[in-house]
Formats: sequence, structure tokens, C-alpha cells
Amino acid sequence: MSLVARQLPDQTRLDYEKDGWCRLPERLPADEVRDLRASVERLSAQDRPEVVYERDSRVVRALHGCHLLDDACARLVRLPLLLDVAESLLGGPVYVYQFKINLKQPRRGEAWPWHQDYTFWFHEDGMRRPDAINIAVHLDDVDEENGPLRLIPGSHRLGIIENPAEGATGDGHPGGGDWRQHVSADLAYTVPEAEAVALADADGLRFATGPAGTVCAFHPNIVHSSTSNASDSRRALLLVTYNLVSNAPHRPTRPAFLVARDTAPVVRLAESSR
Ligand code: 6CS
Ligand code: FE
Repeated sequence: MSLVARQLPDQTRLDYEKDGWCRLPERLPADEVRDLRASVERLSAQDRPEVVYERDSRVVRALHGCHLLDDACARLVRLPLLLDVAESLLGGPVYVYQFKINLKQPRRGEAWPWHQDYTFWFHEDGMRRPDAINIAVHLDDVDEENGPLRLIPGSHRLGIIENPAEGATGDGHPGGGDWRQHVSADLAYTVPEAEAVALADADGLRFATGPAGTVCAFHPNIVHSSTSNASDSRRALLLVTYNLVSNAPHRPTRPAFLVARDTAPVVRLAESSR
């Protein structure tokens, strides 16, 4: 049964094109959020490479490839609420390139330095164009105290900001680096702090705050970061990266839970199916 894709409100599209990110008008229903929180508990207890810990600890930093391991996550990526935004903003059929849940545990969740996501996908995976999109879902209430995603509006138009201190390969062929340095607090590719601060001074800073269920979209090139979590409230952020099927890297080398090998278009779920 062909399902008609939802139309994205014009203002949402305008916000995304102008700023490189937007908050969607609609939230994920509470029962979906509840199921995903239960998935986080189940997956966090498993001993597998997809479960990444904070430095020198057994505090879970992130869960990767969850849509390949868990029914609620596999269902989420097919919901029109997320899939229609991705297809509408990218303009064609998409597949799930990457799926992660960054937990940012209370008191123990470490920072994410200033960076651009496409830098990793270009240098390490050979993704040819930034024709992908991050859809973020808040699994917890997020405010300015528990380490919200911080974004610099308009920075998505700057292309990849190379950091001379990091000597990136820059040739768009898999750099063969250690993937653990792409998902830790000590990232292989960062935007120099001074440059990010200057951009934020000039263009402002936006915080992706909002109650559990809030859905945001952000561009692969937007400069973003988050601080460590000094509060007593967890800030679990679920991130689905959709990529245009036509933009799939030819010879990915990083683990499949970071760079999908299945590039078949995602099949939309009927709204009501539960
Ligand atoms: O290496 C990657 O694919 C991941 N690393 C970061 C810091 N952001 C993009 C992506 O999730
Ligand atoms: Fe990122």
C-alpha cells in the first residue's frame, strides 16, 4: 500500500535551509519514547562493540547500530514522522546510514567537542556529498543544564572546516583511522575551539532543548558540540542519520554499525501500525 508522505511545513523547510537545523512541530508519542527507553536499558547491559563507554569507565557513552539489534529502534526509522522529513529535505529515497544513542549520563556524561559530522563521513567512509541528514529524538527532557546539543546556525554553508592540527587525509578515501576516536570525547576531527567561538560570536548559538519526544533535524556540515553533563538528569539523544541511496559510499571500511552496508531504501510504516 503506497503511503502518501507528509508534507513538511514551509517554515520548517525554510528554517532548515537557512540555519542548517530545525525543531519539528510534532513530537514522538510518549509510548514510542517509553519503548525506546526500555531498549536503551536492554542494549546497555550487553557486552558488544556497539556499546561504547566513557573514558576509563564502564559508564555507557553511546549505543550504535541499535536499529539492527532492537525492534523498537528498527520500527522508529520507518515512522513517517522521521522518514518523511529525511526524504523531503534530501529529495529522494533514503536508507539508514548510521543509528546511535548518545546517553550523556547524569554527572558522568562527557562532552562532544566542536565538530562537523560530514568530516567523519567524508574522510573515513568516502561519502561523496553531504546528502544526508541527522534526525535527533530526545529520549529525556533536555534543558540548558544537562548538556544539550549546541549548534551554530548557518555554519552548514561553510563546507568541511579542516583542522590543520589534525592532519586529516582530506582525500575522501577511507582514512583507516581507529573508529573509537570517532565516537569518543577525544575526536579525530574537530573544529578548532577558537574558530567555533568566533563563529558563535558572529552567528549565535542555538540549544536543541525540549521535552522527551522532541524531534530535531540537523545538516551534516553544521558545527555542533555539547558540554559534559553536570546535572543529575540524563540527556539521552537518539540520532538517526539518513543518507540518499544515490550517495552511498562505494567501499566503506568502518564497522557496519557505523556505516550501513544495506543501502536499500527504507520502507515506510503505516501511521497507525503498532
Ligand atoms: O564518526 C562518525 O560517524 C560519528 N562521529 C561523530 C563525532 N559525529 C558523526 C558520527 O556520528
Ligand atoms: Fe556530531
